[in-house]
Order: sequence, then C-alpha cells, then structure tokens
Amino acid sequence: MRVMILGGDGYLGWPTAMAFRNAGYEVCAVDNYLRRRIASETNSDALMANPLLPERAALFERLTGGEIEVAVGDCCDFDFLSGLVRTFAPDVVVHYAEQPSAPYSMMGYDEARTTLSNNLIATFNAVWAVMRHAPACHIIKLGTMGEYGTPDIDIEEGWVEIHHKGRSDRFLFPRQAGSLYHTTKVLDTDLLWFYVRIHGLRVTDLMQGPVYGLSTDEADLDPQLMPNFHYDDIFGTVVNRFLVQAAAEVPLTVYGKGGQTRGYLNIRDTLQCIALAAANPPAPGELRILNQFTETFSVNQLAERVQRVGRHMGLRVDVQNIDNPRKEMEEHYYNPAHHGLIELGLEPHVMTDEVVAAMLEQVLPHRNRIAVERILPRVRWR
Ligand code: USQ
Repeated sequence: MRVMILGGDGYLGWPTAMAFRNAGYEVCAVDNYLRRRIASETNSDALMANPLLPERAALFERLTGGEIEVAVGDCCDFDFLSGLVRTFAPDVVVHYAEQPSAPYSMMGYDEARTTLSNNLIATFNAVWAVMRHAPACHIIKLGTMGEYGTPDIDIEEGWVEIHHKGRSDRFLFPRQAGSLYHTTKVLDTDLLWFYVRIHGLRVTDLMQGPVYGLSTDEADLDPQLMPNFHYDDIFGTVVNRFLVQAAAEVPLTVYGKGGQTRGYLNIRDTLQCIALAAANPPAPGELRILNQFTETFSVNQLAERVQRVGRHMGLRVDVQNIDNPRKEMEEHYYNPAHHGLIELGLEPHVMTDEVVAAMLEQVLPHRNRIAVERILPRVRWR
C-alpha cells in the first residue's frame, strides 16, 4: 500500500508518516512548512526545535532502515500536487494539510483569509488530483469535533435521520462551528460530500477532538523525531498547554468558567485511528464520518488532573480562571457518539494519572526553553 501524507511536517503528520512506514507502507510526506512560518511570525515556535522534513526522514532511515519520501511544496499549487499524485500513485491520501489553529484564524483579515483559502483549496486540489490520477484512492481527511459545536442535543456520528411532515431522509448532522478555522472544516466536509455524491470518491472524514501527548513508538526512538509540540496560546492545545504551564510553574489558564467539554485523545490513538481507517476503506461513493476521540473532559477536569499529578511530582501548580478570549459556551450539554472507530478495533489509551505524569516527565527537561510570554491568550474572538 502507498500512502501520501499531506501536511507531513505537522504535529500529527510526521508521526503518522513514521507509523505507516514502520507498518510496511510506502510513504510520501508532503508539506510547505506553512505552520512553521506562521508560528514563527506570531512568536509561537514549538517547545523543542524540530529538524526539517528531509533531515527527519534521513534520521528515521538511519535508525530503522525505512525510507520516507519527502516532497516540499504547496498543496494549494494544483500542478505540484496533481503531479505528485500521478507519479506516486497513492492507495491512500491522508489530508492534514490545513492551517490548524482556531485562534490564528480569528486574528484578523489576513489570517482569516490565509486559513480559508489554504484549507479549502488544499482540500479541493486533493479531491481533483485524486479524481484525475488515482480515482480508486481512499482520501482520509482530518475534520474536527468542533464542526458540530456544542448543540443542546446528542451529537451523532456524522449523519442524522430527519423526520419531517411524515417523511424522512438522512442528512449530514447539523454543524455550527465556533471559529473560522473550525468553519473551514465544515466547508471541507460539504465539498467532500459533493464530490463523493457526484464522482463516487471514497472518503473518510475524521471528526477529531483535541489531541495530547508527544510519545509514539517511532518518536521515542530519538528526540529529533518528536512531533512539534506547541504550548503557546495560538498553536498549543489545552492539555499540552497545561503540561507546559505545570512544568513552568505558571498557573494553568482555564478560560472562563472551565465547563467547556470536548472529546480528547492521546496522539497514539490518532495513529491507531488513521491506521484503522486506512486498513478498512469505505466503498466508492461513500462518505464515512467517524468521531475521533476516546474520552470527554471539561477544562476544569483537565486542570484538576494536571494540578494533582504535578503537585504529586513536587511542582507548584495553581489553577487560574481567566477572562475567556473566545466566544463559546462555558457550561453546556455534551454527549457525542463515538462507536465507529471502536468497532473498527480502536483500543484507547486513556488519560490516567500515570499517563499525565509520563507526559510531564517528557516536558520537564525542556522547562528552561519555555517562553512564559507565549502562555497568556493574545487573540480575542471579538
Ligand atoms: N482552553 C482553555 N485554556 C487554554 C486553552 C484552551 O480553557 O489555555 C479551552 C478552550 O477555550 C476550548 C478548549 O479548551 O474550550 C479546547 O481548546 P483547544 O485550544 O485545546 O482546542 P481548539 O482550539 O478547539 O482546537 C484544537 C486543535 C484543532 C482541532 C480541535 C478539535 O487546534 O486543530 O480541530 O482541537 S475540537 O476542539 O474538538 O474542535
């Protein structure tokens, strides 16, 4: 099997590339370093310096003997992407090549436009490149649980049966995202559904919650193979931020009341989910939607847990409720379904105190690199 990873330099893209290669797939990792560039422009560089893709791939090959092909270029450039799909002939395209930060997308016009155009055109080009050169290829697209928002009803796995005036039909579950970034993922889903309906593509759209952690089988081989780990307010996600804040003994930044509840997963489970999706493709003409998380937590529950474990390790960890920079519900109903990946064989790594302690142990050696001015929110929704 041949897998092309779009966004192969990212927090998830690089670990995914290594995991597929170790599982025996031929792998091509594609990236234009957009996230590195905008993280540097916003003073949001990752905690540890990560080598560029060719260097990472060369190191991985030295350590494992497995070759990862690297292509540096922009998925928004159709000639580049379609040429690559034609020559590499993938069986699976994993599409992560999106501007991934909700706060970045809310900074101003330029950042919003970059997010909108990058995310939608990358998806559009991936669809067209596959239709032209590899029509049987399975597209695995990373969506987000944030597409659904926080409705006051149970969230289904992508689809819902609607009964209306004595008739019924199946539709995409209603979506109402809370940032422009999350909205681009809603638009991606609509775009994919259109091309699946009309052209019979086979697509898996994974509605993923916030991911945490920095340990995978391959990343653990060498510090230079670690995923890029952000803790700033723009590219860092909440669990990773809390770990770094605890390590720096800076109060944990709970936004608002802290009742915001989301579905979380360990980075190891992201890798499992992608592997399971790839090994079990949907039929041509099917848009399969899977909710990709293993456990739900409120922000307060996460903060309590990191505080408890951090204190146990001798760290001075306080929790501070700060003015919420986002426009979101701080107390709400949240009950999303997530059966599909479990049925495919996902075995969750749940967030025990031991897991939190192990993540803190990985962060602590880097504590003198933590720039505390990147911790408090610098972007407001309004
Ligand atoms: N939050 C805090 N304190 C912080 C950081 C975040 O209370 O210091 C809160 C946020 O207000 C939010 C929740 O934690 O209610 C999650 O925020 P996040 O920054 O971890 O996640 P989010 O911005 O929603 O985006 C992240 C990824 C994105 C992915 C998404 C999944 O950056 O790529 O799509 O998680 S989900 O959240 O389910 O939409």
